[in-house]
Amino acid sequence: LNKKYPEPRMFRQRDRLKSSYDAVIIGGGGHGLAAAYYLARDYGLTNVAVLEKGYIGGGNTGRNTTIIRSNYLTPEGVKFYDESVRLWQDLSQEFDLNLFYSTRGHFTLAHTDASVRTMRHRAEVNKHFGIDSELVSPQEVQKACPYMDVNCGGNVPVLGALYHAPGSIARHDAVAWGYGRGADLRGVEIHQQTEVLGVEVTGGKVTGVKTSRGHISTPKVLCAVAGSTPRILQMVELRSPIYIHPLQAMVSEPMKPWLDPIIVSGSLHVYVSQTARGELVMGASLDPYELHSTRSTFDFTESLAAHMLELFPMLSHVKVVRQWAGMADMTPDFAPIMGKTQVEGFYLDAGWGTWGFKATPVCGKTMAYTVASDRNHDLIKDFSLSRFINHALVGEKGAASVGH
Ligand code: FAD
Ligand code: PYC
Repeated sequence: LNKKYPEPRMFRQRDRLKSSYDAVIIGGGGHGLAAAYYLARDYGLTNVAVLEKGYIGGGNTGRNTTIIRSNYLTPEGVKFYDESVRLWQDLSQEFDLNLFYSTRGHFTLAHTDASVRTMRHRAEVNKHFGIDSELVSPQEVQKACPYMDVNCGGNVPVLGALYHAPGSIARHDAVAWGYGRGADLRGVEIHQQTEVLGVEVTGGKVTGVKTSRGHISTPKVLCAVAGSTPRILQMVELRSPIYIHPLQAMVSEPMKPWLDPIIVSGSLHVYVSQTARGELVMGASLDPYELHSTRSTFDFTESLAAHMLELFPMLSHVKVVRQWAGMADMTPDFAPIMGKTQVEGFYLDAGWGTWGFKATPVCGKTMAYTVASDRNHDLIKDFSLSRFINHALVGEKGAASVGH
């Protein structure tokens, strides 16, 4: 970089692809960029290209509702997400970029006896691993959130909630920009508008990738493409149980701050938080059919608005200003698929469905270790693709937040 000028706000636009790299990362979402960042920072691996078919952060990274938490159900999940929450807390400072990381506290409401039992179970697992989670009464929910109708109009009253104090939100695009800029400053090349069209495998080993801008030789490919994972897996003749469903979200017009915590209700199919800008960011369940598309629907807006009004009747005159969708790469056990695969040099970071934003930092760290050393990091060894053959699933459905 020319020292006369300050560091670029973002990253360099490279006009040429090289003919070979030590590693290629497919996907310029948070996960791919975080892996590139830690590969360069922690392992000195900088002859690396991140190939993004659109623009960075334009996939699920820039489409999610930004909920960050570690109150999972399985020991494997809790340890993994807890490490991510730890990493999140230092990122703004590390990047010298304000990610608007804001710790707000996270309530998962229980409206039935069965969900109270699940919340109690989660609270106990969480506490066992040192995570700050507890079962609280409807009165405590009401105190933290005075504008909520905890009786939900008498239909499905709140019977209790799992409260997770570290629950946070952050500005999602900034996460991609922070990791992208950090990787770029260390020499990694980020190529937008560059689609991977094929992955070359010779004698069971990765040897290169075919892109919309030409051929690249490389011995290592990390696939971090969320909703496009099945397409890339086809290129290397691997099969996975991943299936794609749209997940939609919407935001309201900005309001003065009134909602401090993050509120999730699995039974009402609602999750909501208020951003620093005052907008309510809201989401609901997965669309109930497989579809590889980011279209959004009026059905979604209508039913989410109805459920929001059951919880917050005073919002009846508030306007919705935007809605959109992402493609969620779902797995049967609601846990990710990470690590080495049967194809030598082909690494997978996928199966992030509706839950992967919070995992961005820890995915970057653990995948960088795995790619650099060709050994699965300890924190991801239970998330391997082979668990579906070995019947070793990691059941996280009860902690997924999103209805299915
Ligand atoms: P992405 O950000 O999708 O990046 C993958 C990139 O790969 C894309 O930019 C895409 O263009 C690129 N790509 C695809 N194919 C190719 C190709 N052939 N060549 C080159 N590039 C390619 N998670 C949470 O933890 N909390 C939440 O509150 C939350 N809410 C969500 C709400 C919604 C509406 C959605 C859709 C998801 C939500 N998630 C949430 C899930 C989370 O957004 C994702 O799991 C996470 O962002 C995945 O990041 P990624 O970097 O793996 O994928
Ligand atoms: O994983 O916490 C989550 C979440 C909330 C909404 C979508 N995903």
